Amino acid sequence: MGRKFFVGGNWKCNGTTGEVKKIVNTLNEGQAPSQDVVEVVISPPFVFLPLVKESLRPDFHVAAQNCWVKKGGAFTGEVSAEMLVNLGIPWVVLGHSERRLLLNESNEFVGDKVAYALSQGLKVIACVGETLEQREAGSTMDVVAAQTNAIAERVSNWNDVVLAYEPVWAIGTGKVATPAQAQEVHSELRKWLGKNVNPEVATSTRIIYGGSVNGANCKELAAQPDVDGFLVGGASLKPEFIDIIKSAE
Ligand code: G2H
Repeated sequence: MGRKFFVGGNWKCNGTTGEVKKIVNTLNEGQAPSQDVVEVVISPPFVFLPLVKESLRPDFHVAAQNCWVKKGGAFTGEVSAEMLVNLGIPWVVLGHSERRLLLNESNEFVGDKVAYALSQGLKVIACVGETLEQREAGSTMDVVAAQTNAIAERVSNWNDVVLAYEPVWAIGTGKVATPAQAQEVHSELRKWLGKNVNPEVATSTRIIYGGSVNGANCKELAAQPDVDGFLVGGASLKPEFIDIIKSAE
């Protein structure tokens, strides 16, 4: 079976109750391809998860933007994987570069989180990507491979993992990777999975692109053979998110 196109909307730390209701209404009224063609997952801040889950159209699903690395307990300010499961949240985004860089989440810590979330039954959107400095130093693939390796060392079942390649220099900057740049890394990453995990995982794992995706650039990116969808930040808060979903067709 082919890889189903995947579009994630990462709202990051944005929104009020009123704004959330408005975005959900826009999504609910939008014409989207069927679930056979595209999997759509919306990731609001924790506090809005129940509201979005209750009010969102049934063919779209929800994701948390993070969860704690192990079982809950005395970890002030954290939200555990068990809590997400208890609320019926199927997905979680882990290893986003904003957390890796601003909160010093290491490759190993992200790998542990991915493994624990999967063990609790969550599906994971695991993010990897290089900084501008690393790209200019020619170490893009080394960085992305090390980030992916920390996950691969801890995870044996990749069925519930989507890998998001998000070059840090393209995030929220309006400076999108060219389709060729995205395709090059996605293809290398797939080869890496084939060599270091197994060929079946390489063929079946969806590798999505994130970094300044919008309604205008999504079509060309989606046409790349190893781009299996998107993780969208800024544009997921706008009506053009529906156009991005439609790029699956
Ligand atoms: C990358 C992306 C969503 P944006 O972080 O994860 O954000 O589309 O705003 O660059």
